[in-house]
Amino acid sequence: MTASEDKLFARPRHLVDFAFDEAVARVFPDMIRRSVPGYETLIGLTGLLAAEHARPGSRIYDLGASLGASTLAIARCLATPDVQLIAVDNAPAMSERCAGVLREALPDRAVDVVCADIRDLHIENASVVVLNFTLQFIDPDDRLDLLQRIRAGLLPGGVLLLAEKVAFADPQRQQRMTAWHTAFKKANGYSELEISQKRAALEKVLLPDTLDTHRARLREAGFRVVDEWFRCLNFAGLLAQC
Ligand code: GEK
Repeated sequence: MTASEDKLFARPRHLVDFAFDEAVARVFPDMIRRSVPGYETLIGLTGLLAAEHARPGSRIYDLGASLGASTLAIARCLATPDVQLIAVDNAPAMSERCAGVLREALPDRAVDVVCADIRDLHIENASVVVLNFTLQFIDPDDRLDLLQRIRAGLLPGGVLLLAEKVAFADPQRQQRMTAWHTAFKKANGYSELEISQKRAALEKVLLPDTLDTHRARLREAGFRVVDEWFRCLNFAGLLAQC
């Protein structure tokens, strides 16, 4: 189970919507690190913030876990006893690899790796729910319902850690952020062709919201506190508390 360099969009290809298949799972750590500015910092801090809010006898869910980077960061920071870690992803290629990665990295801690659609998941007794870069892939019509079910599954004082690519209402600002994000990907070795082909593949699949939309939806879902704790170009991390 070796991680490889992301060359998926390096050659001209027919336009196909982006999918979390075996080819993506194989290169995923390289892909996300080179595509999301601040990814490693955000994941490390997710571990710290989650550990701070963990309660004994509760659950921590990592929804859209991919290869378990957030779960791993949490496990490394967690000092609270008797916390059940649950990593959920609906792509079989991701959850199979995730189980292997976590078994190898955390030989002394059992993590429940579940292959399921997070829209169908029953969430309960949670002190922390992590939703890192995943709400953006959920049908916009299903987003409020998912957040309401997360809210209902959280214990009093529990937190949702939500990270997303964000959009901007001001077209000039959107253009500037997109240009800086493109520059970031170029600096990480992606060619113009790779960037434009990946953008086209993601166009109908990754649908970012503005921060105002996120804040309003989190409030509507019943979260009392919404705090932006991370921002790097067009990527943001929010903490929402019951
Ligand atoms: C990380 N959090 O490393 N149900 C379950 N999983 C889903 C669903 C769904 N309905 N839709 C998409 N996914 C990770 C990165 S990646 C972000 C998350 C990215 C899963 C999908 O299979 C993929 O593994 C993940 O959400 C999104 O911080 O690739 O930009």
